[in-house]
Amino acid sequence: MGVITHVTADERERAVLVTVHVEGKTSLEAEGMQAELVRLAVSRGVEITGKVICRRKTVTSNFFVGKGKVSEIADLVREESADVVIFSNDLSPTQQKNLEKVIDAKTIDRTQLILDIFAARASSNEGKVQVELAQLLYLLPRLSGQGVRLSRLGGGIGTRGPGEQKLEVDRRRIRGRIGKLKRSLNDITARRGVRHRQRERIARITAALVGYTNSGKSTLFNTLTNARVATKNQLFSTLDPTVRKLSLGSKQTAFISDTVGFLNDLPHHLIESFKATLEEVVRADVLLHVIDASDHRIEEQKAAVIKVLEELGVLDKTILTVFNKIDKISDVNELKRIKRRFPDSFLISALKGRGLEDVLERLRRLMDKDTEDIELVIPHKCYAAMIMIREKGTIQREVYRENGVFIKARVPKKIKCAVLKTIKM
Ligand SMILES: Nc1nc2c(ncn2[C@@H]2O[C@H](COP(=O)(O)OP(=O)(O)OP(=O)(O)O)[C@@H](O)[C@H]2O)c(=O)[nH]1
Ligand SMILES: [Mg+2]
Repeated sequence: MGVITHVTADERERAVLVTVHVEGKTSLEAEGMQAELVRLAVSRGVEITGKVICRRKTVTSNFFVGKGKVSEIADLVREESADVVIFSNDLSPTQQKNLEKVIDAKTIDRTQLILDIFAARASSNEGKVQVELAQLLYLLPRLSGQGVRLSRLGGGIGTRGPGEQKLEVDRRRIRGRIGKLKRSLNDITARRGVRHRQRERIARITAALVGYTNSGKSTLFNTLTNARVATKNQLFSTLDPTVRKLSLGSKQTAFISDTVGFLNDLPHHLIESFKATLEEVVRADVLLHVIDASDHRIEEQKAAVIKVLEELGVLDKTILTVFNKIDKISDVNELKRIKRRFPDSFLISALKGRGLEDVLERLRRLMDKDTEDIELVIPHKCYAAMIMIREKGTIQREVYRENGVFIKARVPKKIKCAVLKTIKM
């Protein structure tokens, strides 16, 4: 396998972006779709040399768009000496092949662009395995015949294979590889499960940050925990999950995790492949849904995230809605409007550290809601019960007596049950 050459600034690929708005098919309007495609392309580091937008009622099976539009795109590609055409939509393998033939340039779709960004960002073993799986699942139906070498496309966008290598593959090998990747993901999930259970033993509550990509999750994570997760003004900065202790005051331990961000119409098998990373979200007690309040499409952002959360089956959890970047909003009425529209939400600036105390206070209250007071004597031999109370509860009184230790404490309900059981044994 050949190693991909890194693309330097002056050899950036030149791209023509094609946005096709198909009536009733996408959650965004044409301009919104184009803006998002631009951000994705910029995040991937290509140079945008042309933009085409078109609206259609239906798509054509051979080219996705009409013949006239295809020649318009081909002309633009020639004039601009573009290397690649990027569609805002998912193309079928046939449409992609036909377009490439007529346009005479590499043509990729939105999913491939997103996968490419993920491949460029993946650094941990877990991230790489997940990205490779998603790429292979995408590639499999696109292989006609055997022994397809993606390297025919040349270096750069859309050809970046997992682990910095070009993909050079045949179906049988891909299927074998997919099986192997799935097995190693199962191992990763199992290890993550063990770590989570260890944390669960000492934590009263675990929270997970979720939200649209670039909404400021990692910035909030860093501000709350003094961590140093990289934050950047680009899409999908974070791929790997990070978990840290979150201090909520005396003796109360909480954990909080930062993970990959979401996007409108995120490719389904990307979510499937990233289930190991998203385990932290699935296992959390509380979700902090971070929304960029300064974006004029907060409703769409929110809906896109809710859709992914639904797919993960986590909508029944407690979800705190946190509007971030309020320092970028100078119009007070705009903030009032948001608060009126989402009365139960928080308005914060993760960057400036504004409004965070209210969020922490709510987390504290959520922890307390689930607790009960206990007063009992714990026999000396029941050391395990004592440890449980110390780790998970807040002890108010502790008196040593002949028959054991008298304890007055506030503990989570499930700990109370466990303590009583241990004592009776
Ligand atoms: N003005 C302002 N900018 C912010 C705030 N929070 C985050 N940002 C900026 O928004 C950009 C994205 O922030 P991140 O924390 O990387 O966002 P994220 O949600 O983790 O993004 P991904 O990991 O890419 O999904 C960075 O340039 C941050 O500096 C805020 O409260 N105010
Ligand atoms: Mg991040």
